[in-house]
Amino acid sequence: MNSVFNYKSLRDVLINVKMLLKRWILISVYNLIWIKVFECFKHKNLTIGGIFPMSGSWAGGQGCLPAVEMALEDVNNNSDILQDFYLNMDPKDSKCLPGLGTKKLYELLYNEPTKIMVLTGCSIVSTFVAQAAKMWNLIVLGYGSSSPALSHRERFPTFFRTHPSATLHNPTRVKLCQKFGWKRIATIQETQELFTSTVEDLEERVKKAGIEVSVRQNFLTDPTNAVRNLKRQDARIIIGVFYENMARKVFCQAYKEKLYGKKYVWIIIGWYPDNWYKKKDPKWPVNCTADQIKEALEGHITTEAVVLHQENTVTQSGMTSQRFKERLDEKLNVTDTSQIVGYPEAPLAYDAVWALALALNKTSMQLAEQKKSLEHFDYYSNDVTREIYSAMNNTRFLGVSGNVAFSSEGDRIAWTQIEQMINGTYRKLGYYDYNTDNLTWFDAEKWKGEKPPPDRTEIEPFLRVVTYSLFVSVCALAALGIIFGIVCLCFNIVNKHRRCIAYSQPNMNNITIFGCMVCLVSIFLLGLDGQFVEPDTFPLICQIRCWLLSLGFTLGYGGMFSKIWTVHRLTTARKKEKKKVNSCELYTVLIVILVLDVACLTTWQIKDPLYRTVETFDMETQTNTDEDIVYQPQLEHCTSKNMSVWLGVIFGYKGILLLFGIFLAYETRSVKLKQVNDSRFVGMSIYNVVVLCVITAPITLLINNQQDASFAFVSLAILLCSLLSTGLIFVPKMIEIKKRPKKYNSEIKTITESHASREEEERHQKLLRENDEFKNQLSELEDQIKDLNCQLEKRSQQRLAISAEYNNSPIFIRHFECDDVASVHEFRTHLPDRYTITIDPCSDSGFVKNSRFSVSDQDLEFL
Ligand code: ABU
Repeated sequence: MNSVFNYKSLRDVLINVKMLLKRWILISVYNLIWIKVFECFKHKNLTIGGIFPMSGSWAGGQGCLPAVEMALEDVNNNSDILQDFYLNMDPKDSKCLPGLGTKKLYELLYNEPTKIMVLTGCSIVSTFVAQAAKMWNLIVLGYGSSSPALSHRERFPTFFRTHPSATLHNPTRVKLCQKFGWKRIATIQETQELFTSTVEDLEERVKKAGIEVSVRQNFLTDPTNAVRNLKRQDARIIIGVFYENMARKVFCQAYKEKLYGKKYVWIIIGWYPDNWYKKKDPKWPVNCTADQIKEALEGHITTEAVVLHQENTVTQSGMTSQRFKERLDEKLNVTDTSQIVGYPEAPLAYDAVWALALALNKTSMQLAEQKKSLEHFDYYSNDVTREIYSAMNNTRFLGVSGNVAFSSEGDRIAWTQIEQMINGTYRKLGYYDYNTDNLTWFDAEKWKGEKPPPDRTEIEPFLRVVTYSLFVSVCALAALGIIFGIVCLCFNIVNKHRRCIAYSQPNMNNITIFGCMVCLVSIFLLGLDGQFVEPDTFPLICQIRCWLLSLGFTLGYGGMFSKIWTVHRLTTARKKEKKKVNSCELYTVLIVILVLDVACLTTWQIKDPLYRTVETFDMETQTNTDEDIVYQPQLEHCTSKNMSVWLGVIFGYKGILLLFGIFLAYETRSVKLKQVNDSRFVGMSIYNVVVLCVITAPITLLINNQQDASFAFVSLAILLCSLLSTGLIFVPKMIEIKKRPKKYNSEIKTITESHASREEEERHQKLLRENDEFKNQLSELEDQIKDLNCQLEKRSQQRLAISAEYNNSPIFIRHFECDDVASVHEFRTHLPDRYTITIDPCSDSGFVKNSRFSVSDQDLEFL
């Protein structure tokens, strides 16, 4: 069975070969006859130069030379074109090397016959050839030159091309970015004018489309660093423009750098032959296997100009584009034409010959009118060149590559075809017509991640908020603080008739408690962040927080400050001034502070209201690499334009109040005023508030960006300030009242008196002892004086008696008893200064030498 089948297949093949052979012989004979016939008519030769890159970066000559040969045959066979001329070509291989290409041009120029035109391919050769050819008045026609630079008329005045400019791909690339929502691309290019000018044009176009080129890399022959940089700079959508030999190197490096897969999209040139990555080029070896390059290439997209006429219409050459393809395939005689470099550009090469033939034909007719011929062309006069140039400019025909016409810049507009490599083979995704902005899409694209990859690592912002449990715990403490405040407030009101409350300025204490409670309420608002409130509401929360905390502080601290201020004023008042607590004065101090506060806050709110800002932090390490997401922490802040100025003003005057408060508290530390009996505790509360504020304010500024620490720290400071102040003022009163329930008369000493310091007591005892001692000394000295006076009196009596006896005068001697104090003459004496003592109530010891003995002027109002 198997052998029968084999036999049949062999027979079929033989029959086919026989038929093909017959057909080939017939065509050859037919061609030969016609060539001979036309040679009789076409007796004059016209030679063109042909520079073909048969190897190198773009070995397009492999596909284009056969097409050119085919076109020459067809033109020569056509009796309507160049009737008198037989078109010859002198082909040269440039290997796509500019130096060699220029050498080949000179060979063409300096060897007979004169070349009337030159065909060229490979942009890097074409730029040199076209620049030099103008010096020989030679028209150059590019069939495989895509460099946008070649559109510069001043630089290349005699250059035309059937190949569209590489800029044609750029609108397609932009369209693809728009289709897939890519707003950020990277480019990598081989350092050649062709690619540099393409990328420059691309940059202009993407900018207009609102797409950012984040990274631009180029390389001469080694793309290692360029690819590394792409990776380093997180390029995702990479547009690569380079020749095929460099493409293998780029993708080998991309494989090594892992710059491929579902996170990346490469968009490259589509005119490489299909299995280009498998090719081994000994001149440009790569360090990767074909499979590795293929792996890196999977999913990449290509764009290429559609250069085969799509409709089944007969073209200028008398055949359809399809027929052209068949003929070319026959001529190439290979099974897989997709392997042939230049195969896609073959229609352009074929049309290039037709374009020049038509232009020469037209020129020939023009010259005939001037009694001239194409044969008169030489490199040294531009008469014929001008005619050819003008004819080329006006050439228009339907070629196998589509409509052929040359614009003033020599560019052709064509459709572009978009393909994607899926499972190692190119699959058509669609076409794009830039003229009509029409994208025909087949929805055949495939992505490893099921959707087009994003153009960058997706950054997901997340708001850093106060930990819920911390917020709840701190709020619970604040709530307890508020309850305690309410208890103190009730206690103060209920026991207002009790002496220890009545003599403690209870209304001021109520204001202090109220202020503390307001501060405690602000704790709830401090923790209200993005997890509870919308961004729109946040500024309102900021304002309320600010008002509550500032007014709460002013009321709480202000109440204590007013009391300590009054105590200090009374203790420093002169003797004559009335030393009585004036509640009006107490309230005035508080109201002044309050008015200052409200004025500041109102101005702040009106002039420069608080608003919400978001501080962004460094991205957090990617945890889920599959999702390609990094998280960016953000923190909400309340701020205003001149925040520092406002904070400076508010902290400034509050700071002064704190310092002044601490000074007053220190000055009145040992003063006990009957009508402000808790002044010492108020002083202690002020110390406590000052210390906490001094610690909290700078630390809060330092830990401002750590929401939990900042919230906990500020809240605990507010809690401590409020609870300690309330506790210090009220707990002793509560204890006192609990100890002595309802015993009004026994409340001689206030609770604060009972807590008089031991130091004071000791000083008092010491003074009493010293007083007794001095009294004793005084009485002893007085006794001595009396005794001495008595003896003196006695002696003077005796002296009088003696002198009377001597003068015989009568004497009266009074009997004098020294112990009889009553009989002593009036006698005055002063104690020496060193024995003068006094008691000074303002002195810590109460003993001052050399001062007059005086009684303390402490008023009844004082203890
Ligand atoms: N399509 C091939 C173009 C080659 C070149 O411009 O050099």
